[in-house]
Amino acid sequence: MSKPDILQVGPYPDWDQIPLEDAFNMHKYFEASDTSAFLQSVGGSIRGIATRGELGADRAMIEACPNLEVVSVYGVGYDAVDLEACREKGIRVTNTPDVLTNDVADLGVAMMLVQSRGMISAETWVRDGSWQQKGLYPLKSRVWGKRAGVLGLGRIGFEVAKRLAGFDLDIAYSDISAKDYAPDWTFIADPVELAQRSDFLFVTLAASAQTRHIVNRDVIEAVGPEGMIINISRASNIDEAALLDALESKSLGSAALDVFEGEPALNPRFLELDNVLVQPHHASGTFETRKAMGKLVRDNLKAHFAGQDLLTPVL
Ligand code: 8YV
Repeated sequence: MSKPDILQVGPYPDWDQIPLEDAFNMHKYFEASDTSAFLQSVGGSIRGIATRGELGADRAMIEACPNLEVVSVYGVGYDAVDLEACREKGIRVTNTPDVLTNDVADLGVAMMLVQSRGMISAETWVRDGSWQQKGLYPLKSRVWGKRAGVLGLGRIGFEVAKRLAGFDLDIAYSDISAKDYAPDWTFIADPVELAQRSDFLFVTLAASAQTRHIVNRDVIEAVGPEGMIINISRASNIDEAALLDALESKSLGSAALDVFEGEPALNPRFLELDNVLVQPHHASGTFETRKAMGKLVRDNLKAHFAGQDLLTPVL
């Protein structure tokens, strides 16, 4: 039986690429110098798209592949896939939930600790001789016992909150409704009210058109000059221009961000600030999790072409 043709939107490590190529004819979109000419030449043969969370598949790509049956996303976030276009054409979509939840939560909590305790500049303080020349490192803010807000108590938000409970943080959350699996944490529907009672505001919502800029100027101002915003979801959940203004004017204390508008290029204003911790969108970036994500991408494609149930369907 001939192997199904798959459009590959971004690169994968060898441990994923080799088994993908064993099972499928992979067409590497990301290596094409002229991507529209490439799509024109291979589009008709394509039955599946393998993409990454941040790259997705837009309508133009989907429509360039008239025989497309399935889009398999390497990532829990599928906001960059045009779901409407997929729905119209009966194209199935899968993602990689669960396998990355704990690593993403770990990184979010680590960012809070690193930023609060000034660990990046503390490292420099040791390495550049400041410790010997200037003496003791400046004092930083405590984490334990403070108040945390979790905006979006889904799988990742829940794991963040569980970890925060270990630091004796007083936890509240916002979501569409109160969750019966979170009886010990305070439900606050309104994001501004949540922000008002938060020293640390974690943004853990799945991004969509409805959540765009849910962290707006009012929410940011409500976190305030002593507070911190931690984003391990998608940049679109925060009004980035308002965030930059607030960080520059210090009306927001600090931020710890794994995601940026237009990443990997980021607004150069971020790089001028010493009250922001910037990370290169690597919350799921451990060997263990990325291998599990890659396997799920393949297993969903294999299940689809074998006529079996998809393991983790979105559509
Ligand atoms: C990945 C992600 O960094 O899961 C997501 O939605 O954004 C991340 O886990 C990304 O998809 C890997 O390319």
